Amino acid sequence: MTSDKIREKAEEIDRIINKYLPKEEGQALTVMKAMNYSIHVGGKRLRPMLMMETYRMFGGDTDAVIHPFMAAMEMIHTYSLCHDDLPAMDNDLMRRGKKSTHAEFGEAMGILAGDALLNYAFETAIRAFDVVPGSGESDAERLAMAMRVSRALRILAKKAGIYGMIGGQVADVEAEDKDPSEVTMDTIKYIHENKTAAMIESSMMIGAALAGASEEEVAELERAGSDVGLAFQIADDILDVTGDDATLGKPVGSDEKNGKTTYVTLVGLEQAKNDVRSLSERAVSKLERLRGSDTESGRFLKELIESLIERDR
Ligand code: GRG
Repeated sequence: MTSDKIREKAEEIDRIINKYLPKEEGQALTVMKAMNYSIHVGGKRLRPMLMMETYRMFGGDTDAVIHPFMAAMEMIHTYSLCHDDLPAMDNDLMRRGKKSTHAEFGEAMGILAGDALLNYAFETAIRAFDVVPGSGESDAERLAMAMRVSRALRILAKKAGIYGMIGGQVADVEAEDKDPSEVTMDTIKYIHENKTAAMIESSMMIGAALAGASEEEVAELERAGSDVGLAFQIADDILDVTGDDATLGKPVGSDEKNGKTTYVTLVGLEQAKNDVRSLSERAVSKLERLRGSDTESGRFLKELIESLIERDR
């Protein structure tokens, strides 16, 4: 996978997301600036990328349906970073190489910008219902499209909440207060599966659901996404040990400094690297068995997942 190809896709996604960001105006101007700031400071756009390519892999071709969900996904991801950086959580002053949102706008605006991004994500995703039907579509086809949008909304809401990302964050916050020896691999896996993998799974599931994939296909993508998410988070833990501040855009070594139990502290660096590789391979072989895996998007997805093994940020 050339990094040029990934960069081009990320630029395409930035143009899409920009169309859905709030206009900076009116008396709530500051929070709108803080929302847009936190999105614009950067990010790999991995989740909307996975969503867009999975949608295309399953034959989806209606921009007005997939684009609002891609923007919504990045808004939810960005809200989680905004809140994760707050003094009550990780208290990080840097994110994506720039000042974190609360460091730039103050704590109250950091909280509100996160809240607003979460709410605006749903305001945005709901716009997928507005698709103006083509003249040839029957009522039945329009109803089928509306059903796909509501199925995607259900996935988005669940995976961002207590049965997904927020659930994982709760376990993570509580694990930090425990004696490191009490934090088991089961807990670490629960945290990773929910805090990190849930939004990666849901990105792929939503892409497929909006393109009309079957229940079984969406369930298989949930499993593939879970492997990708776990591999991605272990890679993140590895980067905290082996990465550098400038490339990552945040200080490395924070896990060790905080005495945090991570996948790497439990199994060691070499085993962690091997596990990233085998999880990525397992995810790719699941994808290979799915419809559309031999399309351009299917091939891109496989390469993207494989590239996570070598990521440096
Ligand atoms: C506050 C409800 C709530 C949740 C926070 C996502 C999260 C949960 C915390 C962020 C901290 C963290 C290390 C999460 C693990 C997932 C992860 C590696 C996020 C960073 O995602 P990237 O690398 O970030 O895709 P960019 O900046 O590229 O978008």
